[in-house]
Amino acid sequence: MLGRMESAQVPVTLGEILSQPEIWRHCLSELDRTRMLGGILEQTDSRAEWMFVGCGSSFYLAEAAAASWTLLTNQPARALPASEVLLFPDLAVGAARNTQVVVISRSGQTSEAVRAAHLLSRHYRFPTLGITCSAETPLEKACDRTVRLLAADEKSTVMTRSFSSMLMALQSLASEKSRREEFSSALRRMSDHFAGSIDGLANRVEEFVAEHAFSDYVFLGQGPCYAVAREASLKVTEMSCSYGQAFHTLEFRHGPKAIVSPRTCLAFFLSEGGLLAESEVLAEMHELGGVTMAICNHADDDIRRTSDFVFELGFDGPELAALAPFIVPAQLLGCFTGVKKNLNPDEPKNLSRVVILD
Ligand code: F1P
Repeated sequence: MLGRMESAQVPVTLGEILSQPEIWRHCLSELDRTRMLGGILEQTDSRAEWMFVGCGSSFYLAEAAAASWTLLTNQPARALPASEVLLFPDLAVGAARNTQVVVISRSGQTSEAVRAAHLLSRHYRFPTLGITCSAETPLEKACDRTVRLLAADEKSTVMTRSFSSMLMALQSLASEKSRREEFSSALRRMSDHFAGSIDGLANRVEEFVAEHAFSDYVFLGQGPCYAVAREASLKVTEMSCSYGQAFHTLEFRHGPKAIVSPRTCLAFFLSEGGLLAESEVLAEMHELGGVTMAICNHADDDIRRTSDFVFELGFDGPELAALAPFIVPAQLLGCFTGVKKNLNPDEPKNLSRVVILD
């Protein structure tokens, strides 16, 4: 399977990470076959702004979906943790009126997500769309309609393929709304493209982890990549009990860079739109002695010269189609680091698969 692990040692979570290209293709084909997205759009066409809501990984997924939505449809969209909707509804809802709500929850059982769906639907009378990887859930009962991606569910506590698959489903909805059929076909092409390189990527991340010992982790991204940086930080923390932080890339100069040392791992999720400015930060942190990872679609000589690890997706398609695969190197980093620290990524310390409140 992979260089250093015996098959009996391979965490279930690692198998789920490696299954992503195949699961993406299955979910995209199912959405196409059922024509589900078209039906949803018929019911949501009048809505002028979109609100994406979730918890934990599903909140960072909401952030990635909101950024994708605006860039693909030109409609305003925002992301909120469900707790903000519940605790500060006037702040969360504000003057919103013509809003479509999307509540994201892999389990469909997370108390805060279900309660937020009820509040936004019943009290504020907003149309609500749920998206989940489970069947017959409280979330589905709370929402007007629900997209189920059952094949993307995991046995693992941490979210990996459920995160990327639900993101791609919401990107597909946005591309169908903006009649950008080429984007949906680009997601399929990207899945096929990535299927050929994910195992090699896993071996390289495993080697990178074996060759380094880090005391802290930093994840940096701008635009839609910022949400991926936030999810990446959570993955490394959940699976390896390591300290991770996420920042907008250029924000890192404004104080947090004080922590940079040879025991700091800095992962840069490089966008195309901000590449020049982001690459300058990469070069500066490499100069400061940090260990740098560049996660990008196309790497140039400067990126290669200032990076200790380069993941180049090399996909010939729209930038947003690279958002889901960008999270995979961080999922692998968290999993292999957890194994190296003699932890079990399948049973993360202190965590439960679903947070249910009384
Ligand atoms: C949300 C979540 C996960 C986290 C952990 C606890 O779950 O916070 O993001 O990794 O599993 O639950 P869900 O609402 O998406 O099921």
